[in-house]
Amino acid sequence: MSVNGKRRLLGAAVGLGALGAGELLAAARGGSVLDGIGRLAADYAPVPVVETMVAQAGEHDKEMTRLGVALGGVAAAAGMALLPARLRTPAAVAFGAGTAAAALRSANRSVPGVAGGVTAAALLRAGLRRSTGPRHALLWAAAGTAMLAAAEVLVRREDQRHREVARRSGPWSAHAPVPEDGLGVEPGLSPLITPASKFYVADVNSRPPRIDPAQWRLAIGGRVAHRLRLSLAELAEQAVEFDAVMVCVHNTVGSGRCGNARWFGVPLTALLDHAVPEAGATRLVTRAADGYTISLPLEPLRTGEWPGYLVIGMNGEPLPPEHGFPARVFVPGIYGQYSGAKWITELELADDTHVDYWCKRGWPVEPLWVRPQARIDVATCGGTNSGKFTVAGVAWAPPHGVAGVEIRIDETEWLPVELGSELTPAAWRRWRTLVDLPPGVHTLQARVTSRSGEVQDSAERRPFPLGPGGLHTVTVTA
Ligand SMILES: Nc1nc2c(c(=O)[nH]1)N[C@H]1C(S)=C(S)[C@@H](COP(=O)(O)O)O[C@H]1N2
Ligand SMILES: [Mo]
Repeated sequence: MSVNGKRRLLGAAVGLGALGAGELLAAARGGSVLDGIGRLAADYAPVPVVETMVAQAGEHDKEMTRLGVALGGVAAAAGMALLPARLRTPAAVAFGAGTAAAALRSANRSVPGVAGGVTAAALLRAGLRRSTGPRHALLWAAAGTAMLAAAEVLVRREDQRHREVARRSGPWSAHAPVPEDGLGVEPGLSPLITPASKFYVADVNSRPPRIDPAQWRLAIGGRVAHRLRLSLAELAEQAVEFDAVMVCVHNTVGSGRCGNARWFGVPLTALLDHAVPEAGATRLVTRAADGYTISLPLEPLRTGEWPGYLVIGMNGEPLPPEHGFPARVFVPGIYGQYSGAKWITELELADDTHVDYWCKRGWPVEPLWVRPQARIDVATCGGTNSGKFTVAGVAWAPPHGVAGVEIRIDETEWLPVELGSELTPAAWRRWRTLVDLPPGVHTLQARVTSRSGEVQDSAERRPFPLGPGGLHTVTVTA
């Protein structure tokens, strides 16, 4: 290996060690260096990068981000090892300053991250100066790997502890019976209500912020006559249960960035009535513990034309941390990115000057409504030597509701299918049918029509900037 190659390898090993030490130190205090840098990347990544990441990483975006950050740190250290000695200190200082600044972005636990970042930078500088040869490299790399693993264990333990705190803060539910739609259990078909543990998770953080329910209060402020501070228990007294599908604007046809839950929340109309908006208040800005903000037009929320909720429960339990514990806002029918801010700290009534998190990156200012979509969950053959297939799935068209679902075989005519009974127009609806297919390869497609008469758009479209379009298509062999 060339001299530079060896130096680079040593640098990478020192980088791994330094990163491991910084991460372990941060983790011992409940923070993370990697998560802070990951968040910085999410905050500044250009739209095409975000879109590619969402499309490629799918449900593993958080792990991919963490891995990418670790590899990036190691690569940076490898590069630093090639710098002339006099430039290494400034480079290490820049590295420390960068990670510390990044840590400030990790939702509500930045101090440990800053400490970890500074530690990593100091070790990096010392390591690059003093270490020589493969033996040192091996030691740094081994220690770094072990410390990263230990940090991961600590963080998971802390997350688990917080999950328990969250779970025990309830139960927040009106104890309604478990709903049924008459379709029973069909292997492979999504349940009518998505369990929280199977519900998709989408946000800009590597890990959910941990919020102490005893300290937490929902603040309602800005242009209001009465500022309010409400505890979880006070909110629970006014909460009601409602069923609704939540859909990510990145939910391309057939994918799983959507789920149907039985939510427990306080109607925003009630909260706004208590607070009494002042003249000049035109937007409801929802502020979250992770710095994420969403703003919605006030008028339709105040009148109830758009039925919004401050949600504190999901499927009979408090919200799990990854779904926004202790509280989130949700307006059924509006994509999650526009209506579902998790880890809410404040509802601020404001004028039109506020700019939301995603709007800074080119997403439209006004909320996007969920477009009707049908998904095929099941296309299974009834038995050998049979062309009979059960085809089943879910469809949604909030807020109006699903009027009908149709499937078509090999792009021929559309055939109506059996619908499960409707929970409520804002929820998803399950469907099922039996088809007889001649031998060969066939395509199956599904589409939904909403009760407002809107037929699912068959033109394929990428999520950015108006939401996805197209028909879910699956191929089967009879
Ligand atoms: N505070 C906060 N809220 C957020 C987000 C976020 O990044 N931060 N992401 C939004 C997006 S894009 C979606 S699709 C929904 C997803 O909610 P879920 O993770 O509970 O499914 O949360 C929304 N609320
Ligand atoms: Mo989303």
